[in-house]
Amino acid sequence: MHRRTFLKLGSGAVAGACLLGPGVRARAGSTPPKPTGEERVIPTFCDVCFWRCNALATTRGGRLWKIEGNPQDPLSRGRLCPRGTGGVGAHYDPDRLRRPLLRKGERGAETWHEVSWDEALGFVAERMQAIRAAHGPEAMALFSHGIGGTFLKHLFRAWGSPNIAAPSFAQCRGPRDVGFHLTFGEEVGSPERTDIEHARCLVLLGCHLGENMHNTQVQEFAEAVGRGTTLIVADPRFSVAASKAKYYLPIRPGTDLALLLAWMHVLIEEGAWDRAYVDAHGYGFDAFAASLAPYTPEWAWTETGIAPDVIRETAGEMGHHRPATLVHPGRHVTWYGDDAQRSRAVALLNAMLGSWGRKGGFYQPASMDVPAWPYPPYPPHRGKADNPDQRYPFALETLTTGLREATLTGKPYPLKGWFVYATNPLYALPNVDETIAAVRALDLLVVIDVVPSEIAGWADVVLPEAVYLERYDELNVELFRQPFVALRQPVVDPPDDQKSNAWIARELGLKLGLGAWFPWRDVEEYLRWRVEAAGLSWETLTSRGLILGPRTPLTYEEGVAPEFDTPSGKIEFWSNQLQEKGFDPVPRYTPPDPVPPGFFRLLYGRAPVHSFSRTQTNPLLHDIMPENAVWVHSEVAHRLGLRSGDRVRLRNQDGVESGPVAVKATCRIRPDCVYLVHGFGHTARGLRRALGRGINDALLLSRYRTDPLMGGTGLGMNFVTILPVEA
Ligand SMILES: Nc1nc2c(c(=O)[nH]1)N[C@H]1C(S)=C(S)[C@@H](COP(=O)(O)OP(=O)(O)OC[C@H]3O[C@@H](n4cnc5c(=O)[nH]c(N)nc54)[C@H](O)[C@@H]3O)O[C@H]1N2
Ligand SMILES: Nc1nc2c(c(=O)[nH]1)N[C@H]1C(S)=C(S)[C@@H](COP(=O)(O)OP(=O)(O)OC[C@H]3O[C@@H](n4cnc5c(=O)[nH]c(N)nc54)[C@H](O)[C@@H]3O)O[C@H]1N2
Ligand code: SF4
Ligand SMILES: [Mo]
Repeated sequence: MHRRTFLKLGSGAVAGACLLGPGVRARAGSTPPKPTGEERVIPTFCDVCFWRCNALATTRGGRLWKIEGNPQDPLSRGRLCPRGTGGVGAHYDPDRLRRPLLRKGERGAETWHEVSWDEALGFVAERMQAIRAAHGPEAMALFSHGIGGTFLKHLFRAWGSPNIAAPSFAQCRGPRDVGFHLTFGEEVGSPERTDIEHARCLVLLGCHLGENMHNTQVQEFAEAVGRGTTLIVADPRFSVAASKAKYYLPIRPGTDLALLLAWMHVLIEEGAWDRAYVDAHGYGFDAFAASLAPYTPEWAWTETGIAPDVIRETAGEMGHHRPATLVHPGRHVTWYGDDAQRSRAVALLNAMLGSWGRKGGFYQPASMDVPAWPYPPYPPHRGKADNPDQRYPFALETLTTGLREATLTGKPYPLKGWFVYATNPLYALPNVDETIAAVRALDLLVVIDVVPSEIAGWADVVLPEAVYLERYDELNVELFRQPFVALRQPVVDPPDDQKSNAWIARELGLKLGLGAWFPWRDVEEYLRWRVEAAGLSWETLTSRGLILGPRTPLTYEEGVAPEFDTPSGKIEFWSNQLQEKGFDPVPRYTPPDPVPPGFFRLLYGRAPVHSFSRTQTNPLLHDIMPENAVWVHSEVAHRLGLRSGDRVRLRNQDGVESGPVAVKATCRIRPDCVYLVHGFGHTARGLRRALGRGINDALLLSRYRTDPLMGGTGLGMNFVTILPVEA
C-alpha cells in the first residue's frame, strides 16, 4: 500500500467504517444481529477520547446501527477515527454494569449485591454526611476525567470540596501547559492550537501522531505529509510518524532537552532565529542566548546519540521554513520529571522561530460565548489538599497524585472519601501500590463507571452510568480555529437501569440538601436554557448537533494583536518567575538515569484502535486488537533466543513482574528499550473479553519522578528484564 494511502486510512472513517459495521466482523454473541426497521439519524459528539468529534448516529427500528462523522464538523470533517466508529460497541458491550452495587465482601474482592438507586444514593449520602461531620466537606475528593464530570464537579463544589482532579494534568499534558504558560502566558489547549495544516516544517518529539489518533491533527498531519512538509521525528521507537519523516532521529530516551538546547545553540550560531519577532516580543533574549553557549551539537551528540551534522541540518531546516516551522508541544509529556522545563525549551525554540501566533505555527483559537447557569455562589472552603504550601509553585490544576498523597498521609488534612468518575486510577497513576494503599485508607469509595473496571473492584458503591450515546452531557463550547457549540444527546435508551451523570449528581445533591444548586428539573432544561441564553436555537442544535460561530482572525498576519500574559508582558526567554522560586530561568539539562545492565527502558504509547484502558472490552475494538505485545529489538530477541509470538514476562527494577505477553521482534525500536501499548492486561473479573489479554504497563511503572515545578509524574524511569515463560 502506498504510504499516503495508509496514513489516510489510518486517520479515519474509511477504514473504521468498513471494518466496524456491527455484525461485519463481530464474533457470534459479541454484538446483536443487524438491526432493521426505520432509520433515524441523530447528531451527538464522541466520547471514546477527549477530542469530542461531532458524529451522526444512525438507529434502525430504535436500535443503534452505526456512527459516522458529522460533515458539518470542523474537528472530524465528517470522518471519525476507528475508535469513534467503534463506539457502537460501547452500547452493546455485554459486560456493562447494569444496576447499582453495594460491596459485600472485602475491598477489592469484587463481590457486591444489587440495590436500587434510592438505596445506593441513600447509602452514599449518609457516609458523606458522616465524613463531613468528622473531617469537614473537604475530606471528600473527586477524580474525574472528561466532560461527563461537569455535574459531579458542580455537586462537589456545592458540597464544599475543592479537591477535584483529572489525570490529564499530572499524568499527561500538565508540564506542557506550564512550560508554555511560563513562556507565552498562555497554554496550547485541547484541541491543541497547532496549525499543522499550514506548517512547512513539523518537528515531533515522541508525539506519535497516527498512533495517537486525535482526529483533526492526524488528518492535517496526513495532508502535511502529502504535500511534502519537512518532517523531523525524534523517537527511540520508529513510530508510524517516523516512517513518514525526512529526518528520523532515534534519540536516546530522556535526552530531548539536550537536543532542544543544541538546536537553539545552532540557531544562534548561524543567526537563523527570527530577529524581528524576538526583538519585538522577547524578554531577556541576550541572557538566554548567552546561556546556550555550552550546548554545542558535539556536546549533545554524546547525550542524545544524534550526530552533530544531523543536529545542524535539522536546525537549518527549521530556520529555513520559519515561521511556518511547528515544533509540536506533544500532549502526554510526563516522561522524566524535568518535563515542564523540557516543554519550556520547546516553547522557547518555537519562540526563536517566530511560530507562536503565526500561520503554520500556533494560531489564536476562539470560542463562542455561552452563559453559565446562574447558580448561587459555592460555599467557601479551606483550600485544596493536593499541593500543601505550594510545594509545586507552578501547578495550574489539581494534582491527582497530590490527592493520593494527602489520603495516605492525612496532610495537610485527612481525605476520607473518593468519588471516581470515568477514570481508572489503577491504570492512569503510577505506582499501583500507593493507589491501593490510599483506597484502603478511605471510609468511602464510590466509582461511577460503565463497566466493572479494576477501580470499581475496590469500591464500596458502584454506580452504573449510561454510555455517552444514551445521555446528555454538558455542551461542548469549543475553543478552536472555528468556534462552535455542540450537543451530546441521547441516541438510544440505556439497556438496563443505567443513569446519566447529570441525573446521578442531581439526585445525590437533593439527598444531601443541596437543592439550591440543582434548580433545573432535568439536564435538558439546563442545556436548553444555556443555548437560548446565548441567542441560539435549541431546535437547530438538536437537529444539527452543532452551531458554528463566526471565524475570527487566527494569526498576527491576520490581525491578532500579540499579547503575552507573563509578568514582563513579553515572551519570557529569561524567566524571573522561575528564578525567584529557585528554578533555572533558562532550562538546564540533567542526564537521565542510565539503563542498568541486563535491563531495558520501558516505553509505552497508543495504538490507533484503543483509548487508554477504556476500550479493550468493547467487542468491536477488541476484535481488531485483542492484546498488546512487547516490542523488542530483533537483535536483542535473537540474542535471547526469542521470536515474534513467543511469550515472556517482564520484571522491573523493583521486582514487579508482569503476566505473560507476546514478543514483537522488530527493528523499529532502539536495542536499549522495549515498548508496550498502554491499557491492556485487565484483571477485573467482570471484563470477560479483556481479562488477561496482554499486560498493563502501569503495573511496571512503580517508579516516578515528580516535576518540581508543577507536580507532574515522570514515568519514563522504569526498567525491565525479559524472562522466558515455560511452555
Ligand atoms: N488511539 C489513541 N489516540 C490517542 C489516545 C488514545 O488513548 N488512543 N490518547 C490521547 C491522549 S489523552 C494523549 S495525551 C495522546 C498521547 O500521545 P502523545 O502525546 O503522542 O504521547 P507521547 O508519550 O509523546 O508518545 C509516545 C511516543 O513517545 C516515544 N518516546 C518515549 N520516550 C521518549 C523520549 O524520551 N523521547 C522521545 N523523543 N520520544 C519518546 C515513544 O516511543 C512513543 O512513540 O494521545 C491521544 N490520542
Ligand atoms: N502507565 C500509563 N499511565 C498513563 C498513561 C499511559 O500511557 N501509561 N497515559 C496517561 C494519559 S495521557 C492520560 S490522559 C490518562 C488517562 O487516564 P483515564 O482517563 O483514567 O483513562 P482510562 O484508563 O481509560 O480510564 C477510564 C475509565 O472510565 C470508564 N469510562 C469510560 N466511559 C465512561 C463513561 O461514559 N462514564 C463513566 N462513568 N465511566 C466511563 C472506563 O471504563 C475506565 O474505567 O492516563 C495517564 N496515565
Ligand atoms: S478522535 Fe476518535 S475517539 Fe476521539 S473523539 Fe474523535 S472519533 Fe472519537
Ligand atoms: Mo492524555
